[in-house]
Amino acid sequence: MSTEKGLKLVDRDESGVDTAFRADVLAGLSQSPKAIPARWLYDDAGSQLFEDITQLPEYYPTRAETEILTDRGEEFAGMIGRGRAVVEFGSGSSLKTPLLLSAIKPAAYVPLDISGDFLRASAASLAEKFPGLPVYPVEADFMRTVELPEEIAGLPKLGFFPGSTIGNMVARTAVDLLRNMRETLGEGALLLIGMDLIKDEDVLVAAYDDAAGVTAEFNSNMIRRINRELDGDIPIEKLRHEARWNDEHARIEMHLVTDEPLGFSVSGQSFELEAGESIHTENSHKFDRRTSNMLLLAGGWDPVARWLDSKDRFSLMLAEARPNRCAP
Ligand code: AVJ
Repeated sequence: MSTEKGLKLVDRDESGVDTAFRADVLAGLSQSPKAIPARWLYDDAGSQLFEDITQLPEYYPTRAETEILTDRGEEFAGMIGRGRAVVEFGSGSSLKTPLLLSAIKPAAYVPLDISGDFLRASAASLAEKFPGLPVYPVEADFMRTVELPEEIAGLPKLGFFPGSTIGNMVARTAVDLLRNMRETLGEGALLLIGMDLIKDEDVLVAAYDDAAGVTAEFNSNMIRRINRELDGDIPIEKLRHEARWNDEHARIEMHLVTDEPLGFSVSGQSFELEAGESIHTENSHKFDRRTSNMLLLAGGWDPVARWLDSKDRFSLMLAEARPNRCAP
């Protein structure tokens, strides 16, 4: 069962290969168009590169969301109330969590993460910053329903999902996650969720194709990881980073594009890319007021408040898990 304690969350074969990684890569390279799930971008090197991205002048989302958390704390606190258990989906949004916790004075903090190392590190630093706040880290895959610690069973919950990470998912997956969050947190729970906004295409593309090339490095780290862990020989230098705005789907897409035909192998299987073909490595959906409301509603959450940064680039939405009612 996914909720069991002490479960090994990464399955490896005899030679130490992450079997889920290999299955995703082989399936993704076998389909057309080629695509590999973005979650595999975040190994240690990838997570460090993402940290670097958040410092780039072009990458506004982290600064915009931090501004909202810094400036609107009193408004959150008023609507959320004290004494909730904050359940964070993914731990280690290093700066944002303390801002939220200082604003709302919670009764407990429960970070959920699939990586035990991240979890322990961020739980320890949080506990140090907030002496007296009970911290109950849970090692779990939050895409599924999670069994929360008994200690917080009687407390009202606030889910926290910053960073517009929800935007990495296609609608179907995002709705599954939101429904599972509702199941995990229970009726009466609140959810505070970051959602990046649709804006000028040039601003969006620059945020995902920075002048210093850090995002390009982040993207090609996927290939480096495949070559290293799955015995691949993909010629990294022939694949160029591209950030594309897909207007139909309201999302930035990251691709690795080749200008010439390529042949390579991964885990003993051969693949080909035609000139101009790409490997699609990430989606980052952007929202407006209506689409963010619609997504939350589809996931079983009723929007109750919405805050934007001073330049209207990013939104933080507060939603509530209300009981189902009759509707016309
Ligand atoms: C961490 C998923 C929110 O989509 O903006 C940043 C990841 N990818 N630059 C995003 C990312 C390229 C980021 N999220």
